[in-house]
Amino acid sequence: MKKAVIIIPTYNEKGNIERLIKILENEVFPKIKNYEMQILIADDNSPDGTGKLVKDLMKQYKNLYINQGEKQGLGAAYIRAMTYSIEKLDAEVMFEMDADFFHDPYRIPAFLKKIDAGYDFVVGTRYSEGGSIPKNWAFNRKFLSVLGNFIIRLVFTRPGIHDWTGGYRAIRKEVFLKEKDKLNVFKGYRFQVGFLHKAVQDGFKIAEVPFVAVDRTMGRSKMARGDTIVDTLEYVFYARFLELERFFKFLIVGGFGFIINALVLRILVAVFHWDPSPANLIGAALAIFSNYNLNNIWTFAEHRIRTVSSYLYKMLQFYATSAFGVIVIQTGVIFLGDHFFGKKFYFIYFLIGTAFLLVWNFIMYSLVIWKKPR
Ligand SMILES: Nc1nc2c(ncn2[C@@H]2O[C@H](COP(=O)(O)OP(=O)(O)OP(=O)(O)O)[C@@H](O)[C@H]2O)c(=O)[nH]1
Ligand SMILES: [Mg+2]
Repeated sequence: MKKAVIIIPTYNEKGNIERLIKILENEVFPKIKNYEMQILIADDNSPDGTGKLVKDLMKQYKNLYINQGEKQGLGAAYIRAMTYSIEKLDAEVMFEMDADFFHDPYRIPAFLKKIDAGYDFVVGTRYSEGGSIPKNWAFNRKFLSVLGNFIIRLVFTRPGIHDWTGGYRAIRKEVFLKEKDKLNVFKGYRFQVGFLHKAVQDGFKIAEVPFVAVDRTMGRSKMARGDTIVDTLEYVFYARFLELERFFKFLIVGGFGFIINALVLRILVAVFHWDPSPANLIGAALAIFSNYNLNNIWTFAEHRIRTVSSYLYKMLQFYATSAFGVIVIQTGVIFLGDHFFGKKFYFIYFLIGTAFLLVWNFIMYSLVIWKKPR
């Protein structure tokens, strides 16, 4: 049977951990038939004796484990514990879950259903239908939490993912193994946001499970609050900039191609007395050649085409993509505009057609010509 591990990071959670373990073992796990469920406590040598308490409980529950280490923050504890889960506990699926009952343990089966439906990364959400943040939070905490997640959704333009900062998740081991090396740099909430964002970038399938969050009644909060929201947004804006950086480079390369096209046209017509149509064909062909090479060595440098055969093959694809874009998409929009609204606004059709052309080209370059190897 497939194995799932509920990873619970703890730092001084003596007041919560026993009750949570008992609820998981006695009330939640019996309802799960198709996974062998295990619990791993990721304890950072809590001075309050959380570790000792867990070790006592391990005598009673054979599927309960502990992984202890130095306190280096939540992200480090998760990385350590996830590595342990895969290597020592043979985990296929790993949960992130707080010890303080913020995360309703009875929702675990709903996460596993999503995993069984083929999703790779299941995000517990407080901000969509059926979920909520604690009712008793002070207004400004509610406000910051809702606003922060809203801004992240907006900046990443991923409206379908509502809760980026939460820590209630089910993750397939493949996702962790793929992203592991990129996670070390993330501290605090950055870990949650960054992990999810990397998974999204790499095309893993994301699902959501709403849950009602409940404030802790026992023990103390460890998260430093004030600066983390600013810190998190800093990551989000910078990561988004890096994603868009490629699009900016693509625009610059295209602009350069446009200049080549225009110059060649002018020179051939003015100096060599060519007809404008063949002159433009030569200009466009040279522009496309320049675009192909500059995109290859700059815009998509990470996925640079290196062998001669694929260089030639991809160049053919690139010419075909460009020709289709100009002839069918850009010219097609101009044709339709002219047909339905008349010649008067032809330049507007040209601009709209060009916008479509850019989107077409960028998508084809990213997803076909310089697609990421998976
Ligand atoms: N191992 C480990 N666990 C941590 C660390 N910091 C926090 N935790 C655990 O991570 C979970 C979330 O921490 P909380 O202190 O509840 O943070 P929070 O939910 O933002 O704050 P509250 O509003 O007080 O609940 C809890 O189970 C903590 O015990 C850490 O540095 N190491
Ligand atoms: Mg908490």
